Amino acid sequence: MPRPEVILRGRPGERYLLLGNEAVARGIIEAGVGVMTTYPGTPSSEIADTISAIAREAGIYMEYSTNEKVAVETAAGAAICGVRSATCMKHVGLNVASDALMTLAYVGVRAGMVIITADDPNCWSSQNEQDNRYYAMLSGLPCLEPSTPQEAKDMFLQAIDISERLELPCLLRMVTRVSHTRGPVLFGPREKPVEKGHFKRDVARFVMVPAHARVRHRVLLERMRAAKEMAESSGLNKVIREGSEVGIITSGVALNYVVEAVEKSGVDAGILKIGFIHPFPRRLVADFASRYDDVLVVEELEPYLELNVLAALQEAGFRTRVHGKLRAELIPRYGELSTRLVLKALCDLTKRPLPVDFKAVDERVKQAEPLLPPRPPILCPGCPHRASFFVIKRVVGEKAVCTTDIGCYALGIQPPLKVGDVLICMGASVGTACGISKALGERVVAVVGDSTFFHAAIPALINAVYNGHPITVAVLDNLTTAMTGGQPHPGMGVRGTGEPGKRVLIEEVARGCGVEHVYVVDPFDIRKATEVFKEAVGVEGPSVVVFRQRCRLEAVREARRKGIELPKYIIDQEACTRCGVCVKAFGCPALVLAPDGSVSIDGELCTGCGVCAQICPYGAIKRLEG
Ligand SMILES: Cc1ncc(C[n+]2csc(CCOP(=O)(O)OP(=O)(O)O)c2C)c(N)n1
Repeated sequence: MPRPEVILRGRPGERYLLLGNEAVARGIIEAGVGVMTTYPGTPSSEIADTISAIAREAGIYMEYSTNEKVAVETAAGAAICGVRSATCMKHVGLNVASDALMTLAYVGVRAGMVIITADDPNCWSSQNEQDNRYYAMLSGLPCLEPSTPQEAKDMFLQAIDISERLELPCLLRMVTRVSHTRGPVLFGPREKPVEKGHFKRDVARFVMVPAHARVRHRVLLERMRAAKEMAESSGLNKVIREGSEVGIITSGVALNYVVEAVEKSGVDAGILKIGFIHPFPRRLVADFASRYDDVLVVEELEPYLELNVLAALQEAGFRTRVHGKLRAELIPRYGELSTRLVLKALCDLTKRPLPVDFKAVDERVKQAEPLLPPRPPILCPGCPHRASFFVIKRVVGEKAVCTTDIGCYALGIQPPLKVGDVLICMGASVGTACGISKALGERVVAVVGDSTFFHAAIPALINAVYNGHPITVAVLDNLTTAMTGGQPHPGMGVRGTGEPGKRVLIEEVARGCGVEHVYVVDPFDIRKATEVFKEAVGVEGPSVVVFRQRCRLEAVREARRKGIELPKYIIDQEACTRCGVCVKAFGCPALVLAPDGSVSIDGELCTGCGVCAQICPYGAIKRLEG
């Protein structure tokens, strides 16, 4: 059975090998969630992508919302009406949703609502590695943290239960190594989703004007007290191992490293795993820690547990020494942990020699490294973004500052294109372009993707119009959210479950925002696109150029499905002068430069976009007929 099928049809008592994210999807099915929302983002995407494939059959309403704030609000609306809901996003998505989150904690929900945040220690696919456990502290919401795929499913169900008992949304904090690890998952029974909700008016609870908010803040504090009592007695917090030498307090993915490191080190360590991480079970922790002179706190990123352990011990009046990130820096405050790092911390603390010769391991890795082919992150062969960047570069050269944004097109910073001078977060290309153009007194080009345009660029575009910033926004519209796996967005006219939806055109939005100079071009038509872009950067005030051409991966996939042959190109070596423009200025990976300076086309890689044939000054790149 394909995976989404397994998740839908697997029966109670059966066990399947699933990704952590797929396990959460099964939790969503078992819990009878009726509404699921998301905005995609690694490492969370497979949760909603899995649900999108089975939603209709499972009786779930699933949507890709325009951004995470809308996703949280939509899920909250459903849960307020008594329909269980779930929403998932990557860690930075919760920043976007945080305005809603903070006050949603005051109004709460009537049916269970779980907000899944997938954090990304080590920035595997993110612009930062923030620790979203602090969002639980900031908002006051309960938060659970699984260590394995099985726990990810089970904790989703527990989160729904906690959410209903407290009438508050519950956070489920995942990290890359739990989301993307496969493990056996035992299935449980399924509940049927509620088909229709009911809105019971309660203005004092749901309308957060100041007079109501003051009261609701106190209600939240009471619920946090109740949540703390739940955490104190929760089976999610448990002593995994008894030991006499040192105590270890840990949670989430770090537990896996701890168990291995304890085994390898031979240290007789007690291990307390915290699964219900907010509110923090201080009494339980103090009780565990009081049995030891020394406690090591093992967690990734911020010292969230450590600070809480210190507070718990201080409150209880115990003098146990706490080790982790704050004082001795035994555990780093950045990046991912590993068995090696935890083993080192444990051995340093207990003054033992390391039981593994890591120097020899490092040596072996060093020897193997040159054998690996280099794999720099690059735009795919035939990617329309490459053609758009070629045009932008041709028009503005090195002169103009080009702010960029998050998506495949962030790879435009790589040589030879080298477009992208500032990148902060989704939508920031347009906002930062406003400020840079003001500070420099000159036109700035902002590069943004189509999904990102809808997600976060529109208010900044209106700002540019309203305040008259001379910026040109290049919207690289490849008709998908490519970076995260090709999810739909409003510009495509297709919804999350494959049904048709109303298509929202970027050019119409731009005009509606008041932009007077709006153009749509095909980046594969280099001459025309150059002409148009030249005009767009020459106007007064803001302009928008939509470079529209389908993501090549999707176009090629469709052509293969339909049995359509892609055009083939070759380089006529007689006509080629070896000027190198195709590799030096365009740099498609299908163009292969030989040591003697000759260039050829790798037929395996070429997707037949034909752009290189247009940019060759000598007409040496030719389409093979027939
Ligand atoms: C707030 C936030 N949500 C989600 C993401 C994950 N993410 C990175 S790029 C991207 C969208 C890319 O789509 P698009 O703008 O269409 O560009 P493409 O990759 O298709 O070129 C997403 C969703 C993120 N980085 N930040």
